[in-house]
Amino acid sequence: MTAPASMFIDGRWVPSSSGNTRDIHCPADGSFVATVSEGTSADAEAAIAAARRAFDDGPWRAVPTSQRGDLLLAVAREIRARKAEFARAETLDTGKRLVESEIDMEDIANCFDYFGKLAGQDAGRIVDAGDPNVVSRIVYEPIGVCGLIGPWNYPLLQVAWKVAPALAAGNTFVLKPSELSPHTAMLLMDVLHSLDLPAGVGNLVLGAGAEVGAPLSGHPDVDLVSFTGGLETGKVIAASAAGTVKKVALELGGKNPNIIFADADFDAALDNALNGAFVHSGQVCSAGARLIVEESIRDRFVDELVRRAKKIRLGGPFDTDAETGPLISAAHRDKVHKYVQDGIAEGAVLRCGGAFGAGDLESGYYYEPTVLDNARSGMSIVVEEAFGPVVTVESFTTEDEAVAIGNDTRYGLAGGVWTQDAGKGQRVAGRLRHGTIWINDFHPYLPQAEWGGFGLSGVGRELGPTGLAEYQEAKHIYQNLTPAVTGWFPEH
Ligand code: TXE
Repeated sequence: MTAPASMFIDGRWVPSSSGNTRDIHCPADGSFVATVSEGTSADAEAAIAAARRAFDDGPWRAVPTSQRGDLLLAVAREIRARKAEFARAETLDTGKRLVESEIDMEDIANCFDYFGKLAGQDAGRIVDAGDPNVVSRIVYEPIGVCGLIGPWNYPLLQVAWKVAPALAAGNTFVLKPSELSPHTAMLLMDVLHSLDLPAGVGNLVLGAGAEVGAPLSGHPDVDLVSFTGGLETGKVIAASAAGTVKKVALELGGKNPNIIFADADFDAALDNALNGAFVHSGQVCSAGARLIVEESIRDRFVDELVRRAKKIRLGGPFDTDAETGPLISAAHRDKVHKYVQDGIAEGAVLRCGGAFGAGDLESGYYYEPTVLDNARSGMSIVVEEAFGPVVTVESFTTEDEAVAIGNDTRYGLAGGVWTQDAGKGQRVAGRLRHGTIWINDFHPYLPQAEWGGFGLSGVGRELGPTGLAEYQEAKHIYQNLTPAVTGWFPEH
């Protein structure tokens, strides 16, 4: 059998230089999806060289921003036109419900739309130099070659947040999606190719992080690395990038508080607590994994949460009765289970879940929605990101205590506050040290609003104007209209 040509380097689909391949299986039932190329570090280096040439010598960075914007708008149109194909590919790789993948594709198209429109508005800035004979202006230029490394939970969405601004700013890129979920990145490259993106501007490499991902952070010809994934990998990437002082953007997940005050709309808070913790089986960087409930409503709230969590229907991507799907892999499911067991050993009380999916679900990597009550600061399940359908419950009696518990994490990605007291909502939002705060909601994000974290949740911001600025260098051009002798070093 000839090796599949699933990588896109310098304008062509190519196989791995080693001829190695990887089989992708659907986490919902272990069924075979497809065989793709398993790249090598040499493939990554070839992709970096192509991106370097395309940046240094090619026409791309001189293309007017409005034209680059038009390309991104066309990408959005293509993704919408091919939504069924994209969503199915995402679902087979991740096991997530088809309906969720369809929502993701719409979000992805919206992201390309946003950066497409933003690109055309980028005209730089005039600065008042305080001298009528000086013209001083700031222009925003592309950084150069961008290494873009993505995770498996929202494979194309997380990649879109990087590819769209990178192209809008005029960069070239080498993309490495998670080895577990390569297919929608391949479809995106197909779209870019069909829209005549110049050769070398966009490159795709596939394979294991340590092999094909590592050169993207360590190579001197890469100018920026943007990574979404786990904390430990993020630290490795940051350390490796330091060697060549490249710009680094990291989104490393969170341990996100969801604070419920007694005066909250009970039903809305409960419904959103379930959604916050269990949507996509908790494999969401902003999952509301720490429920922090005011003592006076705690018992009622947690009893209802447990009753509802037990009813959540697990199932495969095409099961229209299913409400959430499997975890990404057996290894990840085992890791989540270990966190739950450690939590129980440390004194948390298991109220529901804590077990693998049974019966028909045994061929996939399902984990039951799990509520761990009586959680306390310092427990590993409260400190570390489990990234599964597990929510811990803590309680408080005062506003100060709620804020202190909400900030009792070294992460800082997102958090929720539930109260019908508008002033209290704003006060608490202002004091929480997290990159996004929802008041009386959980999970929505906007392409025009910055996304990213404080503390261990990462460095930099995606989306919004800052998400474009991450991919730009600001250059100051200062022009003296009346050149004159300064006399600083006079002629003696
Ligand atoms: O992620 P990794 P894993 C968290 C979540 C999860 C944990 C580990 O808590 O349990 O991370 O998940 C590539 N150089 N999140 O192990 O390793 C890898 O190939 C360059 C949070 O799956 O971080 C993949 O493409 N790249 C999160 C990507 O990094 C390397 C989403 C992510 O994999 C590399 C996912 C290396 N040395 C997991 N090693 C979020 N922030 O949303 C690996 N990779």
